[in-house]
Amino acid sequence: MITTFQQHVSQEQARFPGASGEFTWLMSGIALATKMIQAEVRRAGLAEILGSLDQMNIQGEVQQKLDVYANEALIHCLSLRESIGIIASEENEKPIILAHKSPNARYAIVFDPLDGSSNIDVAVTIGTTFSIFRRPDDPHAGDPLEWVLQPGRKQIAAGYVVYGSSTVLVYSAGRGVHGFTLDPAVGSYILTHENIRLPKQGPYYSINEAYCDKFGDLYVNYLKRLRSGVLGQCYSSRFIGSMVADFHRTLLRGGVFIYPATTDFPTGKLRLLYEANPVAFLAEQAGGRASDGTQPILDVQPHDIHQRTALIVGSEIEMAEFERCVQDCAGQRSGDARAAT
Ligand code: FDP
Repeated sequence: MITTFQQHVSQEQARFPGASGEFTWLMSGIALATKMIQAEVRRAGLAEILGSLDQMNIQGEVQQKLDVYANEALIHCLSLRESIGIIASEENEKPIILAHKSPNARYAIVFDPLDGSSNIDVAVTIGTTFSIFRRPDDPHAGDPLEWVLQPGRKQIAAGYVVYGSSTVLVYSAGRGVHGFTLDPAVGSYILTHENIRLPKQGPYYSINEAYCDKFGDLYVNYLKRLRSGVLGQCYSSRFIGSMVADFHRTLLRGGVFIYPATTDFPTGKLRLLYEANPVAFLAEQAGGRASDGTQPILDVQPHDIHQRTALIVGSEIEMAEFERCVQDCAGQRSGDARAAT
């Protein structure tokens, strides 16, 4: 018997007595929008949709036509859902405030419509990431931004879709991580990866190593230790340059994905809300961990919807080794400081 994404979400929701079906309806909006996006991605070269719009988004990056299409598809499919009070997109400077004052509005959703957009024109895997929060206890109080400026630990669901050799939707609503592959013949996401567990250790580390002169000694030493065989194996390297694709491989095969702070991006490049939070939620649900270099990503209190962060995410063994390197580095620094006084 096959299980579709829709059936799976409905079954999950049925476990909660009194559930209204609104969450299932919201997730169906994501499924629909990502099917529209994947259709456009697959036709990209043919539909003359490739190339840049020669305009910058608020992050100062050149917007791609597919970015714009993906953003509009998600906003269109989700803004029809009365249960959503606020939408925040990586592509929009400000959140889109819907019926946040209505008692029916119970959720906030944030997303990156097309992650890895520098890979669009070269037919390399890209993806959509999303995360969902419940409205704050008093939805009428204060700034509507409070709906989305919640620590990642408060996400009630998160996930992504990768548009790769197949289209795969991975999500968690706090009860394990599940993956669904789009069957193009029937147009449905079919359960293909039930209860994904991140392997305890993996064969790869994934980082843009060309920046090794731009990130600190902590990361240089960590990579050196991974290469040294101290963890009982020799590592190989994989780096696609689309976070969502690099994370998808890490989730299924294990290992570690790293985007550290660099001299170009002193607080990291990836977005806390749209990129780091969803993958951190999935990693923890699957038995792995995610850090910003000093604390678990899910504990970071955001102060800006477009805030950037460093991200280190992966398997238990590689993450434990990373934490050991953080401690060594701190010990070294305090030793140096003592020696200087
Ligand atoms: P992109 O700029 O192509 O949209 O944060 C966006 C992101 O891709 C990530 O998906 C990816 O991991 C990272 O940037 C790649 O950045 P570098 O080119 O600096 O490695």
